[in-house]
Amino acid sequence: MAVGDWLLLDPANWQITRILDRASLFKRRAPGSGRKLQLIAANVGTVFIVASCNEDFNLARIERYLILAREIGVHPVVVLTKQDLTDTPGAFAEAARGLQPGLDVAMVDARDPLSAGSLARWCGVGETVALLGSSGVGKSTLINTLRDSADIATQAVRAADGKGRHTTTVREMHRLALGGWLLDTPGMRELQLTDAAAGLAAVFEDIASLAQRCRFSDCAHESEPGCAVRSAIEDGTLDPDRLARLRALAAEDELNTVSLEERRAGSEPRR
Ligand SMILES: Nc1nc2c(ncn2[C@@H]2O[C@H](COP(=O)(O)OP(=O)(O)OP(=O)(O)O)[C@@H](O)[C@H]2O)c(=O)[nH]1
Ligand SMILES: [Mg+2]
Ligand SMILES: [Zn+2]
Repeated sequence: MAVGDWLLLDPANWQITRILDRASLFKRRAPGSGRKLQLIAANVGTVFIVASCNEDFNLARIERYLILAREIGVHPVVVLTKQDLTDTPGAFAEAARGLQPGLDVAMVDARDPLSAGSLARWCGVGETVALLGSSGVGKSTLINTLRDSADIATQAVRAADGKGRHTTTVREMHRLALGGWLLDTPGMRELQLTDAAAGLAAVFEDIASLAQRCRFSDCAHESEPGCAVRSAIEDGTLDPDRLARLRALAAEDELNTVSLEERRAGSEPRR
């Protein structure tokens, strides 16, 4: 079972008689040597990909969550917290919006109910929202604000680098006055991509369609003639950092997918 599962119970003895079919399922590779798949959350409809407008802001990390959301088929919303701590909130929002056309990006001060109110439309009756994001970005703060309570522990980030202290250590579901459910997850340092080819293609759709115009179908976009990806970089329409991030994420996906297949085949994982 995963957090978010719906169960049928027998009222006579409260035994579980059935786990209902899941509309969506988040899972991850467990940290450590066994590296089994762990179920993280079921039946999530929307994910808030939470990142803060400070030195901890990292596009590759947001992209990784986006790939997961696309892979699983849940609606992603990038929520940028700590807008009150920056002089240039617009620059953070623009960087996030540049990750995918049409991406929903919200800017909030997670401590301020008025500001967090901009997230209400995703939190109504029947909605289950999961919060993803590294430690200290303000996930628990946001939930407290949306619930109008201070029940959930939060903790100041380290002054030196703005990183959090892994305050939330268990996954919990919280009921909102608006009717929906919010799922708080511990900061997932070990979050990795596995079998995520479809998610990668969805998030990097622009590069995938450029690559179709390369002269060679197996073009590596390095020194081949007639490379449409490199010419887009040269004429300034494609950010070279974006191609670099795609390469790193695709390499990670490939490594994990290969070791997953090896494990399925009964051999030792390659790491
Ligand atoms: N100024 C400001 N501070 C914020 C905001 N959001 C969160 N904080 C502060 O950031 C610190 C960390 O917030 P938490 O809510 O504990 O972060 P978290 O994402 O739940 O972290 P983990 O549980 O460790 O994963 C707390 O001191 C919050 O008060 C914001 O929008 N503005
Ligand atoms: Mg927390
Ligand atoms: Zn090419």
